[in-house]
Amino acid sequence: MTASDIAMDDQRFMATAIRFARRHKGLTGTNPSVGTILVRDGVIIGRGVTALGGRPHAETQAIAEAGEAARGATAYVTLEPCAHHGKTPPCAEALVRAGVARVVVATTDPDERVSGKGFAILHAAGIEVVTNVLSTEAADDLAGYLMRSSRKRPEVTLKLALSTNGMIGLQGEGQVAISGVVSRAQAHIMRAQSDVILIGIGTALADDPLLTCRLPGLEQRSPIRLVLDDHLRLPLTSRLVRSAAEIPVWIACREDAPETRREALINAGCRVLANESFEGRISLPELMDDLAAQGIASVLVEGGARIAESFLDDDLVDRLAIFQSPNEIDAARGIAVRGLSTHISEKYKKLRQSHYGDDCYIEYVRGA
Ligand code: AOF
Ligand code: ZN
Repeated sequence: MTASDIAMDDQRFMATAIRFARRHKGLTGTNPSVGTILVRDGVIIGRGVTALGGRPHAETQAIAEAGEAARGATAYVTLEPCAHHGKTPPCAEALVRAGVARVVVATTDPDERVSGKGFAILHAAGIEVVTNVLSTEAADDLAGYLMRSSRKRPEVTLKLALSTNGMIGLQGEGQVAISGVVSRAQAHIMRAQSDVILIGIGTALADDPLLTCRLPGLEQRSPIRLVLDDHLRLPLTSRLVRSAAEIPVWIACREDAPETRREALINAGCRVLANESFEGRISLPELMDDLAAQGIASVLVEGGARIAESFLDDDLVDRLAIFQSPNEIDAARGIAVRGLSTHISEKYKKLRQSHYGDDCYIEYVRGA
């Protein structure tokens, strides 16, 4: 095989490992969902993805599946194999013991227990190590984990359903269906892959939403539901509070929110996060730091317009997921996100574009 054939194979198998890792995205707790593929003579002999909840790690599973055949094989791993003795022994050592000849890795691990040390173990054992294969693609899926580990902040995705003329709703109408049924299914998948889904109290009062993932088979994958509620106005009778025993509800409020409300919501099973207010409202940067410190790597911001504006103005949006419907909303009564197109053109670049039913889906990431 020529060097370019090997490079092409490396990319192809790494793409498979990345796809495999997506199976448990959002379902591995504070651990990232990593994918591992073991290949010998061009044939996949073992596959692994970080287990639900985070352990065992991906490599262990792939090695177990391959058995003796792992000897002399190439391992494709989306994140640098770990080097630390945690609840499981180091994956780098497991790869050495399994006798793999080559390890191809997409991204390095910023976790200080691992960073560089995983590679060192492999090198010391005489294993050929290739790094940075499809690193951008792998880092896109690992963005929440990488952001939390290196910047101590969760990755924030702002999801918006826009009418063709850029409106997100109608004044005084509560919930209006803007995007179609296929987009809504996709939005539920996004919920399933997020650690936290966040809305403002305005949306909570107007829509009384449940904010769960309601796709058949994915009902158990609902994230923590977080309401920004300065003065703790969320009613005990709301669908959110009534379901707090089954699926966590967290409420962020100002430090001076009424104590009686705080007690009532805690007694109803909610978790209350008090926050030093900034100019009379919850400080979002502080809240994001707080969430990262509690292991939250990804936040999906779902509504409404004021919340979206605050996150954009505070420069906290890492990813914009826009479902654009062909339907028009009366602009005189419509609700728009102020400054959205300016923010997009100044700070974001288009990462992907596709269609869900009749809607157009556009995803932007930082970095115009
Ligand atoms: C891997 N393979 O599949 C994953 C890794 O708490 P522990 O002991 O499970 O370790 C968590 C750390 O392990 C996490 O911060 C990250 O550095 C790494 N995750 N490593 O070799 C995997 N999920
Ligand atoms: Zn590991």
